[in-house]
Parts: sequence; structure tokens; C-alpha cells
Amino acid sequence: MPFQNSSSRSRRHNLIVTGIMALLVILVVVVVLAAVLSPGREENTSSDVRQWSGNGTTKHLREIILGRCYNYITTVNPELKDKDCLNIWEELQHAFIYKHPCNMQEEDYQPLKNLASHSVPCSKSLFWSKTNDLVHRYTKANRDFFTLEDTLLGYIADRLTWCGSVTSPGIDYISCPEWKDCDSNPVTLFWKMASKMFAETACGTVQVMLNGSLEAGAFKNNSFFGGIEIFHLNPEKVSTMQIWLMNDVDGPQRDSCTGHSITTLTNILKSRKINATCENNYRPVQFLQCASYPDHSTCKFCS
Ligand code: ENP
Repeated sequence: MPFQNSSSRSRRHNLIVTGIMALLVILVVVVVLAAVLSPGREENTSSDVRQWSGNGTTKHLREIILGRCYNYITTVNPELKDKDCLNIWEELQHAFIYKHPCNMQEEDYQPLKNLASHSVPCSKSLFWSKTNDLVHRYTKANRDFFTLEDTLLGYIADRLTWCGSVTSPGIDYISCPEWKDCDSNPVTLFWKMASKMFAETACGTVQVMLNGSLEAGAFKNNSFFGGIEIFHLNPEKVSTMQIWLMNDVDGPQRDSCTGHSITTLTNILKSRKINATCENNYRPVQFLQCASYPDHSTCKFCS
């Protein structure tokens, strides 16, 4: 019968359409679940869009911080064996995760500072500016001195990047603000906090290694050293700052102990009741430079 035939055809048609729709719904659910649950998602996205000019959070940040922390308290400075590395990581993460990376406060790092800070023996603190490689080659060779990066806080964070994101997973692995993007970014605020702490705890005679080969002068008053550290030295604990003014072995000697920029530094120190001495090309450090230039005329010590 024609009527019955057309009704059963339309029922079959409806069944097929319903089946296809059910399949589509299942497919969509499977795709969404796979995207949510797939391993490695945490490090792939919060937003996949690059928002800032700097690199994103260092991959495996947690593992690197924990590894460095356990290495430090076990092999580098076993006197600190009772520091709680897991808690240190959690307080670091807690300071920035799920926060807008231009809207952090220095106080966010206070619990981390309380957990990780420690003293440096008097007269062993070594500050630096524009001498990053040389100063750390020196402290590796001469374990007597400590830069900030040789303390626990500086050691765990050196050369790493991190920042938060207000959306899941709370960490931006794609990009982070540099200090040109905004001042209150997690990494700049961390180093401000750590630099203050390092300066405040210094005592006795302190040293600074500066770069005398720079066109702009060895002392820069808006650097961490020139803008933060010298103003957080406690004159009741720090009597003298020894300035080591190093020139690149094959570079120009642009600045000297009597030059304008070192005079500015010594005047600031004097006004804070801290004595200053200055030495051009401090010999123990120059020996280290000469390891890379053994035939250079500057390096022929026994001519
Ligand atoms: P620099 O000028 O050699 O800079 C060291 C690092 O800090 C560079 O990566 C530099 O970034 C960054 N930096 C310098 N000034 C600022 C800044 N002002 N800011 C954010 N980042 C900045 O030596 P410093 O600055 O004197 O720092 C070394 C001292 O601080 C040491 O004594 C150590 O204790 C402590 P860039 O882009 O200039 O290469 C405002 C926000 O770490």
C-alpha cells in the first residue's frame, strides 16, 4: 500500500537521522574529553595566544626548582639541609599562579622569602652589575664569596622565567611580560625582593664587580645594584664597599676608578656612611680572565 510504504520510509529516514546525530554527539564528547584529559595539556595552553614580549614560563619549572633546591641543600650548602624544598616550591607557585602577570605585589613573595632566606658570612657578599659571566666564574673558582645567585633563593631561580595567567592552568607557558612590558611582573619582583634581602643581610666589607668596558659607564643608577642594593645595605653592619672595576681583556678601558660613574657610586656610599675603595682590574679576577687569553699582552704577568 502506497500510504504504508511512505510512512515506513519516513520512519527509516528518521531513524537514520537520529542515529547520525547521536554519533555526532558522541564524537564531540570524545574530542572534548580527549582535549581536557590529554597528558601535557598543562604545558601547552592556558591561552594559546602570545600576550607578552618575553619567553613563557620555563618548561618543567617545578622539577627544575625542586632539583636545584635539593641539590643546593644537599651538595652546595649542606648547612641548609633542613630547608623544606617542597614548601619552597609551593610558596613560589602560590605567589604567581592564577594571577595576572602585571598585577603582582612584592609582598606575594614574603612567605617564600621567610622559608628560603639565609645569612651569608660577613665580608663574603659579592655584588655585581654587567659582569654576570665573569663574577660567577669567579665565585665558582673561589668558594669564599657569595653572589645572590650563590644563595638558595638566587640559585633556584637563576635564568628561569615564570608568570601566571588568570585562566586554567593558571601558568602562562607561551609568553611572560618583560620589565619593559610592566614593572610588576613575577620575575622582576622576585629579583627585587631577593636583591633587597641579599643587601639587607650583608655585613662587614662587601665587594662589587663592575664592568669598566661599557660605553655608558660602569655604574648605572637604575640597575638592581645601583637602584636597589646599595640603598638596602645597612650602614650599621656594612663598613666598606670594595669596588673591583674589571675591563674586558681585549676590550676598551672606558671607565676608571677616578671616572665620573665610579665617583657617583662612591658619593652615594659616602652619603650613606659606607666607605668605598676601588681597584682597577682586581688581580685574582684578572687571572681568571687570562685563562681565556693566555697570550694577550695584559696577561704576561712575568714579562
Ligand atoms: P645587570 O644590568 O647586568 O642586569 C642583570 C639582569 O637584570 C639582566 O638580565 C637585566 O636585564 C636585568 N635588569 C637590570 N635592570 C633591571 C630592571 N630595572 N628591571 C628588571 N630587570 C632588570 O646588573 P644589575 O641590574 O645591577 O643586577 C645585578 C645585581 O642584582 C647583582 O648584584 C645581584 O645581587 C642582583 P636586561 O634586559 O637589562 O639585560 C627595573 C626593572 O641580581
